[in-house]
Amino acid sequence: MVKKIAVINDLSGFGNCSLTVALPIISALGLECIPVPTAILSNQTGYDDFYSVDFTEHLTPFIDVWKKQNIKFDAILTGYLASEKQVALILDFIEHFGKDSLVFVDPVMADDGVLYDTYNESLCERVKLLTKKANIITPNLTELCILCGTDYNEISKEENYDKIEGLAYSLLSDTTKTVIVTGIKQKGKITNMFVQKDQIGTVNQKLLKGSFSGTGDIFSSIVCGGITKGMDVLDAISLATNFIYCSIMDTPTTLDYEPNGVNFQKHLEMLINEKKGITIQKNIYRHI
Ligand code: PXL
Repeated sequence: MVKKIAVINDLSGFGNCSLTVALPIISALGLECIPVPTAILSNQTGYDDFYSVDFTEHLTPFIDVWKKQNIKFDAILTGYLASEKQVALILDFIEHFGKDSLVFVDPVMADDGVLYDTYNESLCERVKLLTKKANIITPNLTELCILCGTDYNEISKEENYDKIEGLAYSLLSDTTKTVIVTGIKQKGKITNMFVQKDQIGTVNQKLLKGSFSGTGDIFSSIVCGGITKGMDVLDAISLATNFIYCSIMDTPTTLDYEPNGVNFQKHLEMLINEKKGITIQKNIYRHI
């Protein structure tokens, strides 16, 4: 049986992000990706202009059909949300379909210290609530600071691995067993760190110039797909890190922020073959 992952995220025409990357990536990993659209957009919201159709009102009928059909998912992955109301529906989705499945919440809210255009404080509060129901969460450094009520500028200005570790550790619970912090940028390298109750590990890669739409969604899709199919956390993180590295290398841009994201398509073969990185330094660096 092919394992099934429900991905609750938006469908953006331009931006190489959200469902547009989750569908090919999870498929390339050999799993079935079932899209649950939270919104449909012409472009992701980082462009100067975009048109968005909120899909909230259609979520309940989607869920009702699947409840009747007694559908089961091996994992659930949530990403970009279009309204506060959606959180209650997603909580119901997790309650109903998540009992025997792995629940991944990517608390999409912000990047590089700045909230996304369509997010505000009260939506962030709802996202916080959602993370409490997850087994694995994948905040970037900005989102980690929001979840913990910490100042991003303080944390990001110097080597603060110990503090970041402590913040991630504070989010662990009986439900949330793994926190993966992405995009820690220090001194020419980028680190993705995972924190569990008894171990902490990092994957380091050379920091490339620029900031790209959708890399968080690529990361969460690979980690979710990889772990669901049985990879260990460190291997899934290193596959994701290396895939993103190769995709950025293949994305010529002169912009500080590239709204169309990365050219990931021709690297999908890495996921089909689970080709691990060669330039990555990865380690479990502490057993607690
Ligand atoms: O990749 C995060 C993301 C997802 N979906 C939409 C977005 C963004 C970030 O800006 O605008 C619609």
